[in-house]
Amino acid sequence: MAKRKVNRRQAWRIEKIQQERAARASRRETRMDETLEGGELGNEQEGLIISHFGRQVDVEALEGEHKGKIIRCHMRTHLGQLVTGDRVVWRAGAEHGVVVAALSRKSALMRPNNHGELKPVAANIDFIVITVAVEPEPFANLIDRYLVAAELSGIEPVLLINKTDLLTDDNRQRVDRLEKAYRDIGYQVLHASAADSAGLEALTSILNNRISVFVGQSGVGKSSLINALLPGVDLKTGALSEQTRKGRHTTTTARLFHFPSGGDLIDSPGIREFALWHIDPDTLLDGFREFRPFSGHCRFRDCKHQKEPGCALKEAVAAGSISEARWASYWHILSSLEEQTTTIRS
Ligand SMILES: Nc1nc2c(ncn2[C@@H]2O[C@H](COP(=O)(O)OP(=O)(O)OP(=O)(O)O)[C@@H](O)[C@H]2O)c(=O)[nH]1
Ligand SMILES: [Mg+2]
Ligand SMILES: [Zn+2]
Repeated sequence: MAKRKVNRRQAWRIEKIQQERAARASRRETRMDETLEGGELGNEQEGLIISHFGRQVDVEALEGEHKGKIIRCHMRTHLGQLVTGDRVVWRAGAEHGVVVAALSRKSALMRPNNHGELKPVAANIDFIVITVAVEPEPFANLIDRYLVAAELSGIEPVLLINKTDLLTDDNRQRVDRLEKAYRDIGYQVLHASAADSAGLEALTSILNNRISVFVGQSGVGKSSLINALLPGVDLKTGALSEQTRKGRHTTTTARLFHFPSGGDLIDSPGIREFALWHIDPDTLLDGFREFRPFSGHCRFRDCKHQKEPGCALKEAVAAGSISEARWASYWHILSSLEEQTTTIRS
């Protein structure tokens, strides 16, 4: 009896504390909005998010007296997740500006964070430049994971093999094989080296007038390439670790730069791992572009593409229309998704 009373009382107290907390948070937000609007704010105008730092963003003014300048802005609450490349409406303040609205996106590259939540990395992108290097070697299935993300975001990917100055008789065959595998399925594969400037002209002509994001493992040379492509930009770069020969996560936040003749490049932080969000097997299958002509053509509508007779996909693998490596990659990624789901559930 007494025990129940205490419990009820406790429950009431907990609820009260939570209500007070919520009220405090909401008062804080209102106060912040009031403070932000209290001063003399300029007219509403359009801007472009260049970079994102926690609750603040750098916004480039796209019109008006500040046009071309980058202004640090606070964000009104409830604007959702704004990222580099997003178009916004903002108002200039005495010290900082305020982002008051988000404009709709043409596209967004989404990636799961370490908690499996899908987050935007950059918005309004035309091109995803999946950067791999002769060193550090790409980790297993990384390219395929990025390709799936690109295909499912509806953004055109291109594969860039970087640091070609490091090609030797020992590693050339491995790199050539990789290049052929992706060319065979219709992806564009480019080469570059910031060290000896090889391939930079071709890269510039492809990226010109587009909005591109450089993605990939840490240490593959994304920031170095942007420095080489855009004179005047001086991004921090970092040597690989002596022991592990891996990158050291030098870039910590995505940032957008303009090509002088039009188009933008976005540098992004290198990743440690790339978990794919919880997509079902059929959606994952769609992320493998060369599988699509065969999916839906299996004898059984609910074919799992494992032991079933008349499986169009397995027949395509046997006939060489789908490579063993990409087929294995599909299964590898699928099983890692299942593992992930189990760990999150347990
Ligand atoms: N040999 C050679 N080294 C390069 C080249 N490009 C970059 N590097 C070196 O590779 C290392 C990593 O370069 P970064 O540009 O910092 O790599 P990143 O991809 O931006 O790395 P994160 O910011 O950590 O994601 C640095 O020591 C660069 O000097 C290249 O073309 N050839
Ligand atoms: Mg970098
Ligand atoms: Zn099948």
